[in-house]
Amino acid sequence: MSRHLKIASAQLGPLHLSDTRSSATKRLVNLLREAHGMGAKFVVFPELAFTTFFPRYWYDSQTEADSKFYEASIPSAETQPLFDEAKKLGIGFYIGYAELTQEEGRTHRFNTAILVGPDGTLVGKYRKIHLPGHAEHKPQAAFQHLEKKYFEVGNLGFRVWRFMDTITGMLICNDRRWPEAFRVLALQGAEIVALGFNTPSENLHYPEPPALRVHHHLIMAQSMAFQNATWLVETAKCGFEDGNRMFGHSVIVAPTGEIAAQSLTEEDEVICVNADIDLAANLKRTMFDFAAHRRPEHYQLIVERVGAEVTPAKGP
Ligand code: CDV
Repeated sequence: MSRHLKIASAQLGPLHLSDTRSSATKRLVNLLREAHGMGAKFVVFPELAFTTFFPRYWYDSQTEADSKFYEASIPSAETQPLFDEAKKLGIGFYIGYAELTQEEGRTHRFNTAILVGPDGTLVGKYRKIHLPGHAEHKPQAAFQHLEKKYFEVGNLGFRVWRFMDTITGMLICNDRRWPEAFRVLALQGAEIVALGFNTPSENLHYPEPPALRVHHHLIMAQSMAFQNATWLVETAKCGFEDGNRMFGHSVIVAPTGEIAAQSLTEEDEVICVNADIDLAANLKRTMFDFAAHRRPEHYQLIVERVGAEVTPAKGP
């Protein structure tokens, strides 16, 4: 008999600068209860789910940013109700937050996600590796994307965990644009990849139709799920945050590359799928039997070279 897991993507509408952790947590608890009502056992919340998407703002004082946006402990008094409710309902979850931590005698800041088991135990932690944007202030720009200022590159690698009778990996937002990230998870047997995101509808760098940004989001999700024969759950925080729009389109994608569920709003919204975790078995046995067909001896450049260099072949 094939394994099934009811998975929900719990999309958050906007969180403004004036919103508190407590009000965000209340909304997350409501989404959790709604997901529970739909029968969900695993809920995926967004990236940086307790605050507005603050990398859009420049702060001269890092101390001020630390106090406004980062979690020095998770759960904290304000976020604890989410952890309590999930444990009470027996739901496992993924959630993203800004992590402030002291390690090896100094302060670190990471864009982090955790996997929490249905019994409330911390199963896994991932620190975002692909940080988009810039570190310097761009006062002329309509908004900032300061992830390179506010976070260090994650230092925990791409990992998977045995989780609720599946093998589950975590990624965060911009990671979804990099096939390498998915492949490293797939090579460890990932059956579910959970990912939260915040994606501005407007491109900071050049004018791009917002519809095209959604198009890229969807084609990436479908191809990454199919090419790695995994379920993929991508959850947005979206809508107008203090006037700055981010798109929704949270999706649950099957290993066949088909979108099994997709959100329709840019508000708080839950979508849920009874996922057949073994749906990829045929794919993994044939087309994407990695052991039979991959040719890593020809993939060396992928790990040796970072940026593209023009190196034409000599001869035919
Ligand atoms: N939070 C993100 O990583 N957002 C990026 C934006 C800046 C393009 C993304 O890849 O969606």
